[in-house]
Amino acid sequence: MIEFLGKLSNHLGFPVMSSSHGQEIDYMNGWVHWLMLILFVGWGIFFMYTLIRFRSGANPKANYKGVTSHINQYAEYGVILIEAILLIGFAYPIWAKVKTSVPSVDNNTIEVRVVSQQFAWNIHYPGADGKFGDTSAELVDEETNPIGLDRNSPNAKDDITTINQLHLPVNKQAMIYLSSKDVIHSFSLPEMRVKQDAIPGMTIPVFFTPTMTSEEFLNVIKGTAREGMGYEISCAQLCGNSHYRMRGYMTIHESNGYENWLAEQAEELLEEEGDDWGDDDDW
Ligand SMILES: [Cu+2]
Repeated sequence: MIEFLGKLSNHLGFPVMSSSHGQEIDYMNGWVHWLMLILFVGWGIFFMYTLIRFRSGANPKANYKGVTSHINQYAEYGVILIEAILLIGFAYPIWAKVKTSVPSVDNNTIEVRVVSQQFAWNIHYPGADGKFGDTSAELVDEETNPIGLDRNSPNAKDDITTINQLHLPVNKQAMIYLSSKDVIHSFSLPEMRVKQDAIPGMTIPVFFTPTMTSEEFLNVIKGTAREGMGYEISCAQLCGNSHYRMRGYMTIHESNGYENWLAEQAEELLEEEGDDWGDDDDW
């Protein structure tokens, strides 16, 4: 029954749901909508009743005594009770499960740093060694090194960085360490049911497991207004005059597709490194 009520969320026009925890969040949304529907209808009926019951035709003289029954009071208590059940019985436990018990990181976890800034998402992968290189504010160069990665630090050699391109494998837990270079942004992946503020000075873990590849997603949205547009990262916090174009792209791969992408990036990195010695033409 409870699950059935939650399924109202299937009819609320939400984005396609593509993560392992998303169903529970959608159900919660369904339950809240039922409560709001009941309140809307209930108070609507009550409003109509008062309009008729206390119409001027039947009450030519004002009655200063008013209503003496306690039904309204009981109705109010009932609403408080249902809201308390929703909050304490459902919302808190789901939130605790989804959000506060940070899972441990193992070999199967994909760790990524996401550094937000006006108006882009900098994505930082640890590379083959699985360890992030050091970063420093002094090394930040908006053109060539927006996150200030220190390529000379021990673990930085193989680190991969992208701008606005987040790639993840399907069915593996992603652990994103979210931070901000300037103001508060909000890292929003609507299909993953993920939304987390990025706060300067803090590194916040964001974790989810994608359950649908980009290819499958593009198939699912065929024939809808979204057709042809893959997963996106949007900024959900008004963060400046170009907030509207702070948009990133997320690609969810099959696991070998992800490995291929990583290998490609590593290769490009090697080529770039080679460039430091000058082009062949220089010789
Ligand atoms: Cu932003």
